[in-house]
Amino acid sequence: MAGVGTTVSTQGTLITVAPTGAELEKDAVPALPVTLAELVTTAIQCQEAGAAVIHVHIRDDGGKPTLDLGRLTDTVRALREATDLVVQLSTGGAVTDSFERRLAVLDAAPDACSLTCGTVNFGADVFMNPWSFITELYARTQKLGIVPEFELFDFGHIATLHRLLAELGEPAGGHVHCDLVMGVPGGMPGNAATLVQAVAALPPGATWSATGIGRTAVPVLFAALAAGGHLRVGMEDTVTFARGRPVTSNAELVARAAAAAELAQRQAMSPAAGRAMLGVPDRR
Ligand code: KMH
Ligand code: ZN
Repeated sequence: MAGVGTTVSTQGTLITVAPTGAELEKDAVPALPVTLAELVTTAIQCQEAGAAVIHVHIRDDGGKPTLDLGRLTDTVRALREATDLVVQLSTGGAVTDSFERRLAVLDAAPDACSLTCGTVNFGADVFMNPWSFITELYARTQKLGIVPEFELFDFGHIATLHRLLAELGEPAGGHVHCDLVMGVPGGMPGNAATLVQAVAALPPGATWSATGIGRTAVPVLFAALAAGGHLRVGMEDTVTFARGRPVTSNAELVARAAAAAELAQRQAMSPAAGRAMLGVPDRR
């Protein structure tokens, strides 16, 4: 791995779309993709708009978040058939999901998975990620060859990432890619000054994306591009496109990110380029 300077991307911009999440209800946000058909349609549109990675949470027939293994497996297969996107399953799930079920997500054999590097207050809830769970999940990703994306909600999570790499070694794929999740009530704030500090603390050679929750989405997007990072966008993170104007589709968030990346002279990366950067093997 090269030095800290390489955290500034000189290539294109990797755009990850997080279309659904586990928190919002379809009744409150009708544009939210919750069925498999809606998710696949969304994925196709987002790939066309410039996404290379999809961060996936799924829902049951009642629209509630689920980690049902059969559904996850079907989802991975359907997304692979319909798109070239890197399929990254969430191992965060919902705050109510057990560690056991979150570990079992890997049995659906995705290309990649999220791996949150610490516990964080999450609005009125607590998103639990103790060290014992982090290490067990990480060791399973290494064994199964599933590429983790390190989700960092706060500075302590960055310290834990350093400890994880020092004690358990490099991830599947051999490359460290992080996602700064900013603006969660309870995590680090979503602003440029915090982003610059967080990026400086990342492991040497790591690449990174950033996402801002809610109204921090736009400032974090521009700060990430200015600092040479990659982008995550999607309705998991924000459902307001502009003041008083709800998001109508995930694809419009991806299109806005791709347009901003183009202005920054770092065009949206293709899924193939994303795979190469992340160390995700081509399983198609
Ligand atoms: N739904 C949050 C509790 C992840 O996907 O890995 C956790 C989350 C992080 O969304
Ligand atoms: Zn998520």
